[in-house]
Amino acid sequence: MTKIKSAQFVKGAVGPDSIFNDMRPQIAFIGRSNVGKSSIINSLTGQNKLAKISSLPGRTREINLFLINDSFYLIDLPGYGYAKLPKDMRIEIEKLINWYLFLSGYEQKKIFLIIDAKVGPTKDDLEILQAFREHNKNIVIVVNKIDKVKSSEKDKQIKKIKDSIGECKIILCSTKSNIGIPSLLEELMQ
Ligand SMILES: Nc1nc2c(ncn2[C@@H]2O[C@H](COP(=O)(O)OP(=O)(O)OP(=O)(O)O)[C@@H](O)[C@H]2O)c(=O)[nH]1
Ligand SMILES: [Mg+2]
Repeated sequence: MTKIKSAQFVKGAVGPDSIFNDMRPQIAFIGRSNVGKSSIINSLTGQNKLAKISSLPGRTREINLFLINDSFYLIDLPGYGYAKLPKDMRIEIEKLINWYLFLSGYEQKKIFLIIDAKVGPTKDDLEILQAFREHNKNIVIVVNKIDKVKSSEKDKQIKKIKDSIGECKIILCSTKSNIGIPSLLEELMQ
C-alpha cells in the first residue's frame, strides 16, 4: 500500500474551475454538516490543521481540493442538511454539491459518503445514496463517530445502518478513537 507522503491545500472552488480539468483523479468526501469529513481528511493525511474543523456545523462552504502525493485530489465538500444555516446559504451549498457531483461532468474516481454512527443514515443521506446509485458512482460508506455508540448497542446499531443502506462497502470509523483509519487509507490509496 502506498502511503500519504504529501498533502497540500490547493484551493477552494465555488464553481467551474480549470483545476477540475487536471488529469489527476478526484476522490470526494461528502456527508451531512458536522459528520466529520474534514476531521477524517486530517486523520488520513496525519495533518491536524489541513482541513478546517469546527464544532459549529457549516464550516466548509467551498469545494476544497487537497493534492495528495502529487498524484490525486482529495475533495472536501461542504456538508448538507444543516437546518440552522440561513436558507439562501443552504440552497447555495446544495446547488454547489449537486453541480459538482451530478452536473459538472467531472469524474470522481471514488466517493466516500460519511454518515453519523449514532444518528444513522438520514433522509438526506439516503437520497444522495440513491442518486449515486442512479449515476453509477463508485461509493464507500464511512460510518464515523462510532465512539459515540455504546458498546452494548453497537451490533444492533450497525445492523440497523446496514439494513437501511443495503448492498454497499462500509467502513466503521472514529477520528476521535482512531478507529478504521488504516482501512480508509487502504481504500483511498487503491
Ligand atoms: N466523537 C467524535 N467526534 C468527532 C469525530 N470526528 C469528528 N468529530 C467532531 O465533529 C465535529 C465536526 O467535525 P468536522 O470534521 O468539522 O465535520 P465536517 O463534516 O467537515 O463539517 P462541515 O464542514 O460543517 O460539513 C468536530 O467537533 C469534530 O471534532 C469522531 O469520530 N468522534
Ligand atoms: Mg468540513
